[in-house]
Amino acid sequence: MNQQSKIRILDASYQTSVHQLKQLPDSTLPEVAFAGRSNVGKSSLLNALCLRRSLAQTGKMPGRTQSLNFFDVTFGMRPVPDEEEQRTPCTFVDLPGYGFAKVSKQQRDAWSRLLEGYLFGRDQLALVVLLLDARREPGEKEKWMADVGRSGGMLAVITKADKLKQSELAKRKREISESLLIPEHEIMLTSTLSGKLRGIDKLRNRIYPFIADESDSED
Ligand SMILES: Nc1nc2c(ncn2[C@@H]2O[C@H](COP(=O)(O)OP(=O)(O)OP(=O)(O)O)[C@@H](O)[C@H]2O)c(=O)[nH]1
Ligand SMILES: [Mg+2]
Repeated sequence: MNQQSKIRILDASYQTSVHQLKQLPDSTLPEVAFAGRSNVGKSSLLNALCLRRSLAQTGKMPGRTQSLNFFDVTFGMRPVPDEEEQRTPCTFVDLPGYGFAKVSKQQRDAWSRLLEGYLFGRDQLALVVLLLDARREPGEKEKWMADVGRSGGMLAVITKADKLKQSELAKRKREISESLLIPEHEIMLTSTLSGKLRGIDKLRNRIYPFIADESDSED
């Protein structure tokens, strides 16, 4: 067993929903935010990482998630077999999806303010996981998100990989790499579809160093 496979999630529970910046929780734990277009699969991925079926609500009418939803998550890592497992708490944040057309401009502006206020103003934001639908070419919003993410920690993740053939996925990866200026080998492929799960353990392992380093630096 390699080092990576010893990383798992021990606990995950809903903490709070935030509709206005002034409601942001007063916590110093490192935060991992899941960002991406409405319906890209943010809530599904968060649930799959935590091995919980319905921690974050999925598949409702797209665009319904209008709040930032916070989840308490505890990672476990056993550095050496038979030694005690190290517990590292952090917070997962399910961000409201962007790009959903069927809402008023006023509502869209309010979401943008909330999203930007959080992304640019949150000191404890350790990592942005940027989700990209396997079936869509990345657009201006994705470029913007990639630029925001680049200024801190970012992981780029293709979702719904089960929808495309391997050759199509390879092409999409190349496109994303060129358009968002992210090295191809850093872009992960995931699927949360039951029976076709893909890339979830790897993503969990890639997230861990971001939250573990943050906790260390606070000691
Ligand atoms: N085939 C397939 N469908 C998926 C996958 N992940 C999510 N879905 C479906 O895509 C739809 C949207 O998933 P959500 O996780 O709710 O997406 P979201 O990004 O949280 O959406 P918003 O909260 O509206 O921004 C649901 O019907 C999911 O079942 C996947 O890996 N494969
Ligand atoms: Mg959602």
